[in-house]
Amino acid sequence: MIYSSLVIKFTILYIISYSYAQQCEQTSNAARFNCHPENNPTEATCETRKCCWRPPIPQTNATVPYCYFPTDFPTYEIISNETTDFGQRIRIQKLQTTYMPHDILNLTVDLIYETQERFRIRIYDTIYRRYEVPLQVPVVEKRATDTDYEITFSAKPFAILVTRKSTGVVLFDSSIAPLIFADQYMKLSTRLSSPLVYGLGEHRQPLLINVSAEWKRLTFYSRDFPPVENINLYGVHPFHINLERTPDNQTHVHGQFFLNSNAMDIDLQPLPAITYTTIGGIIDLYIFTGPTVENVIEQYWAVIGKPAMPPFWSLGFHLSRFGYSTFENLWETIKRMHDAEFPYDVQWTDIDVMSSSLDFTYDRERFQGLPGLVRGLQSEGKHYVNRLDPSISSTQPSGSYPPYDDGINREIFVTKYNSTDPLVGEGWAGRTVFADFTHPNAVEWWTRMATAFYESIPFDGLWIDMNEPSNFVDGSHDGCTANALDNPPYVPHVLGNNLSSKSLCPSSQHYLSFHYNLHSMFGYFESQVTNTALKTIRKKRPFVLSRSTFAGSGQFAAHWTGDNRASFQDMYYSIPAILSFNMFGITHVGADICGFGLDTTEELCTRWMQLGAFYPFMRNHNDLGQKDQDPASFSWEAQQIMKQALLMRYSFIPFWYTLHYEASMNSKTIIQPLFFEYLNDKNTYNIDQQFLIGRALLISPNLVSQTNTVDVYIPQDVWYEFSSGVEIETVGQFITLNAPISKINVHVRGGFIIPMQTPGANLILGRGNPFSLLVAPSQFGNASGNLFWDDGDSIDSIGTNTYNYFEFTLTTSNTLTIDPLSTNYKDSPMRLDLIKVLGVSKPVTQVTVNGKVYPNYTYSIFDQILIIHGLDMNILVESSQIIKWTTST
Ligand code: MIG
Repeated sequence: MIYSSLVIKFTILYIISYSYAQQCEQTSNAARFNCHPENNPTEATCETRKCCWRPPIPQTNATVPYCYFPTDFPTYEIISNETTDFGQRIRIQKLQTTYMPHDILNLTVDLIYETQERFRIRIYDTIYRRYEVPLQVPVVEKRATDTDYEITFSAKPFAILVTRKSTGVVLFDSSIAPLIFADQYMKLSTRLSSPLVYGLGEHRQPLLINVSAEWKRLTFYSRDFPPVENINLYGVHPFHINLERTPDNQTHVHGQFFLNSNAMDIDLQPLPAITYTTIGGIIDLYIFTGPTVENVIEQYWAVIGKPAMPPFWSLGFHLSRFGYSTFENLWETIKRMHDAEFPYDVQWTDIDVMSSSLDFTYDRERFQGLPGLVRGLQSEGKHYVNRLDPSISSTQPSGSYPPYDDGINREIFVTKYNSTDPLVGEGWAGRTVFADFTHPNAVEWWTRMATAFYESIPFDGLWIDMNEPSNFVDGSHDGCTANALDNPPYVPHVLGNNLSSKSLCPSSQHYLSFHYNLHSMFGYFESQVTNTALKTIRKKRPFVLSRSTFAGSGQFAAHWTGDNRASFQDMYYSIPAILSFNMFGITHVGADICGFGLDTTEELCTRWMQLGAFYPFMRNHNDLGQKDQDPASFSWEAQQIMKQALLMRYSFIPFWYTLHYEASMNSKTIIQPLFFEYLNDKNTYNIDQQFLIGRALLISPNLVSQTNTVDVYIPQDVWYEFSSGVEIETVGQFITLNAPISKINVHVRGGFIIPMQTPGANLILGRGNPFSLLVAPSQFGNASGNLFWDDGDSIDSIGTNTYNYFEFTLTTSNTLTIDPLSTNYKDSPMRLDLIKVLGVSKPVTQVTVNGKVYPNYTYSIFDQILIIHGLDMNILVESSQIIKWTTST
């Protein structure tokens, strides 16, 4: 009896270990999918999950998982499949539970053919409704036809395969690892088309994520922490683009957006493959087939929303710091900026100006003169931005602090789990409660509070800080609960290893759902509410700057990259960050120029002011206790260089403003990496120390201390050096350029016409100044450009059709046409004074303007530049105007 059962046991063991071995055979380390992503896996914990445990073969330094899924790990199979109006609805089932609690065995998979280039996969619980991300995404009921993608699936185990019809390239393949769908643990893996990936923010990382040899884990959960590598940061953007090689050696791209707001890890591995591991919501995934980057961005923004058109003044130079400390010090800074004649538009104040760090207050003793100062700045055309915290002091004497009293009455604070009591945490103002911006009463409450403050200080924009949300204690003053929201079975690799680390208890409650689900959208909702409040209060185009962002935040807010430090390394990292945020649809973005933490140096700050002059959002901001770094605080020489950079920025403002119009109307990024425009040129894939403004200006900053040259890549094209106007000879190569401290290298791309304007002391004072055109012909001699112009401040000049829009075209027959396509905004003169044409290789013998001979021009055979000056041409007219030149043959 005993003997025979032992034999049976051994036989069973033998069979199990035999099949175990087979199911654990993997062709390569790269094909292993991590079954134990928690820290410190052991053979024992791995085996309880019925996963395979083996050291990597061959041994490697890469973080190859020891514990990985066997090929027969239990997963779903199809039980029914019906064709619907939107595409297909598939029911899938799993027969046995696996290692995570509350496995959901019956799922529905909707395959939605949304447009010809956009495909959506939704996997959700067939029986119970789960939390879904409260974004207003398009609802598609009718299946698109003639799609660029083709979908097939396997029934057992269930897997989806998406290919690009035109090339056969695989865009999505979920067969590589088991789908897991438990209540607080969902895992989906798919093959990447190549190891070259961009996006996946907010993280401090180079632009290109290359996983051809490396394994990479990125964690998503909004977090207040000075940007460092390999941690979750302020915002959440689970969007990436992936390069593909076509059979005929062209490069295409597609995009993927994982619409999920729960804490998550995204793992990348050299197979190449990507794995989404989230702890809530549903699996909701978009694929955008491009095939160019520009196409993918447009397809993505059609889902999340396009960036807002910013007010014109916000394109100017912003000056800020934490720690002006006294009114006198603030005033002196403004005065020295004024006396040194720096172009500058916006003055900011930080928390030190508030009374006891309370929102909607200012210190009436230390900053008594602030309201007068703000009005004074505004009377000169400048603007003022004020800072807010989302946490509200709960300890002021009852009846003395309306933000709290009124908020309690309206019940707009985040509450504790299963309670109507607000959760109490800690902020700058001491004990605080947290505004719930998902609450329907939040807009009215926030607007009322801001209005009251506006009556004492008429701010022009609002800066919403700390909205990850940041809490000085973990969870709350009373800790968190013992429930599964506060203690999920799997915690993504968030900083602090705990979801309540320096934030709220996940179990706390917002109007829309638990904080567990909405945490990373806190800043999104605050941006939306603040944007609405500003429109009501100022009746003008809003300007909001938000530290925390989520997909779609660009509709409401600008962004800065948070608490960087004064180092050359931080200056470099600002470029990939700003380029990535452009992909994420938050085009009005910048980093704290000269560095927030640490004392800057004159060299660094000079370089950074030059680079920052080409950030979409240009703000110099500094931490408490650091030495002054406003441009006027430096030596005379440094000031001259910074002023040159500012003048260069200000002269390009018509171009910038038109780019914002293109972003908000036509889904174009404002600044972009070289590979967007040179997709077939492999040399561009890893370039993130240079970038393009629009499609036409190439910026190559010097990011290395104590050097006078910079190594750059100049793509195969026609390029003119901006400062000299001269065409450069070496293209399609890496070259070394002179880059002394006085110079930032800027190149103009052939084929483009850039509208410019003579700078004023600030953008409002300069509005009526003369315009000019910089014409850079392509190799064929043609070029084009455009100009959008309006009052710069009305909420919807496009909808109300009160704007001007011009197109400029240079044809190969030396004919430049100015076409006024819309001229409905007439309140500000628009006079074109100068046209500079580069690359004119033959001597100009005659210039005509609208058919009449025009004498005021110069031509330099040496530089090949034609300058037509003194035009004083009114371009606010109904008909086209034509400028022509003839050259000697
Ligand atoms: O706990 O308001 O990122 O820009 O100067 C720091 C003071 C709070 C963080 C912001 C920074 C700002 C600072 N704030």
